[in-house]
Amino acid sequence: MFHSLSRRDLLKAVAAGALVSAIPTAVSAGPLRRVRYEKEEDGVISGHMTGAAALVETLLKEGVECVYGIPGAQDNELWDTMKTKGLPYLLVTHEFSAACMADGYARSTGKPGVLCVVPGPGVTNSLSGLGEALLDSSPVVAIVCDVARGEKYKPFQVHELPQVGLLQQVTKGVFPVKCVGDIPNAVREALALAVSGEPGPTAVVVPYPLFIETFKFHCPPLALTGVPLSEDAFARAVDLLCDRKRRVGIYAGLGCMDYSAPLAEVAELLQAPVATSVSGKGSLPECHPLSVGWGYGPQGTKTAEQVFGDVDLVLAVGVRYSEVSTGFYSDPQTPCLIQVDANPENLGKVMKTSVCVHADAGVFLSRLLEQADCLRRPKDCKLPARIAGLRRDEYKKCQESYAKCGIDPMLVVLALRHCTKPDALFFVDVTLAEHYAAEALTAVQARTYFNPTNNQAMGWSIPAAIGAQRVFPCRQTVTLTGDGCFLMTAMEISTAAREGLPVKFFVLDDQAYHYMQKLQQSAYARTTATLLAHLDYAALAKGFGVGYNEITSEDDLEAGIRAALCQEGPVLTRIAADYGKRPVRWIDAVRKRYMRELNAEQKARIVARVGARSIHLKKEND
Ligand SMILES: Cc1ncc(C[n+]2csc(CCOP(=O)(O)OP(=O)(O)O)c2C)c(N)n1
Ligand SMILES: [Mg+2]
Repeated sequence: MFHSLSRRDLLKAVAAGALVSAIPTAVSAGPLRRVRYEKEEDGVISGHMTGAAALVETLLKEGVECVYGIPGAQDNELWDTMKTKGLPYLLVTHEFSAACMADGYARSTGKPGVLCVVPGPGVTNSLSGLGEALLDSSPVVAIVCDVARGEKYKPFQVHELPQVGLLQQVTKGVFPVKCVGDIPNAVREALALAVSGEPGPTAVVVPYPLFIETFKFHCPPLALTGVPLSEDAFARAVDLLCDRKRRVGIYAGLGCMDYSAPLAEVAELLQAPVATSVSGKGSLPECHPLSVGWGYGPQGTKTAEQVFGDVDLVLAVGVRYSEVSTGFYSDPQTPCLIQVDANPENLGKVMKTSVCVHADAGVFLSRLLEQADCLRRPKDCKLPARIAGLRRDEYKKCQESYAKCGIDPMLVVLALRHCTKPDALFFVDVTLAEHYAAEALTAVQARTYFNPTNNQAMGWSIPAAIGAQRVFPCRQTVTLTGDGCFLMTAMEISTAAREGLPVKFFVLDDQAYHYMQKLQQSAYARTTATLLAHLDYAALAKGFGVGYNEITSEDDLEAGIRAALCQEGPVLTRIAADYGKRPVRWIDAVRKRYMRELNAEQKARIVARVGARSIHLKKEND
């Protein structure tokens, strides 16, 4: 079941078959979010120009709306050309942020996000953000300037790191450019690969002397192919789904994000409850009567766990069963599982699967709808009522406060939802509260809930939110971060201030890595390296030039949030957080599953250690 191929290998294997071809194939299907030109010649890069000009023209013709990054000596030519040609850009404070911003743009729009960085530190700084995009299947394209190579190579150049080799580790594919004439196609292939099949990051690496070389270009747009649907497997899936003796549950992932309507129709036809992965939250609006929220094991919502207890066939669409979403692989194995994914390398990797269908989620769902007569089941009036009842009970439990001095982060999650518009964009960071948010922050619209799920790169939410706000200036955009995450990327708030991007930054201030404390306490009966500095957030906000707001009591929570949301421009809000002793379903599920995998000796060691330490009178925390 578990295989040792790296994620990059998996994505690369698929990319080889599913990408760019000169001739469009009739059987191909699936979304190709490429710019549609009215006339084919509108997409041609044509004329005598520099490499920098050709690169910028290509980005413009491919519909790129913003380039995030920092210029350097090697690519000033490129930045100057962006300005001349009117390609919007956003200067950031750190290349990790540039990658996260491109990712935030990509997740909120569904289109590839673009960053531009210098070689050496620009590349290495961007790696964590690209890694997040790789593990979270987000289409990001890095335009990377390289030192001089080939004939122009000189020894001991500044920033002379192996850019291509570094980028290969965290992308689906790297396109190194050797001649100036190849620039447009390299950029187009990188953009196409980023969105083809299972999306992911790519990079184009251009040695800087090529930016000032001139060439007579004539480069038409690439023809793209989609993901083919495996007909045999589809027919077997339909057979299983038509069998009314099996009660179906749908597990929807990120692959369904642009198919809310067909997903809802299929669920209604099958009278099936719908659970999602963390990244799939909102693919079926969580206010839909058949939505049971996140997960369907002990880690996710209680509603999903209970309702899926009665399911004997799971239809998993555009989802991988990754570690975080499943709470360390805690989703129960159902007797029958159909898994559908655009990446065949994802199929049957974690769960025992009855039928694996290699297909784009949207194509699969619309093909299912063609079989409506056979799939349609009698209306089950009890199911929506049962879901509604369970969700109500769960909501009530979430409303109870566990805080002793300060605010329970679960209440923050509920209040944020309550005070924001349905299309508000939420960027939730790697705080323990991310598990509360996955459970209780209902995503009522697709592409509104974002979390760095599988690389868990702390600090991601602040730049990712700024990246999205740049292209959605009028939508409420909110971050929920812990104070530890805040410390990693807070400097980027200066970018929001400089550009007047009105992101509302909410920080859960508990002066600790509470997430680590929660994990450490049960296994070690003490905490180590988890206490953070006491910060003067008001002074920080003043320094950044953004609004400031502080919420210290649960009674003031909603009023405080509304006050921040009403204020124009970016606002930093400190929330005095106290997690108290609220159980975290995700943590409990992971712990239980993890313990099950330990041998007797390993278990005994933990028990003995915790036992011995708990009788110490002196606490040895941090
Ligand atoms: C870059 C990075 N470093 C370390 C970790 C491990 N880690 C995960 S959560 C966490 C603490 C988060 O603390 P904070 O932001 O204060 O959130 P809290 O749980 O206290 O709400 C750490 C250190 C990580 N995921 N990413
Ligand atoms: Mg904290």
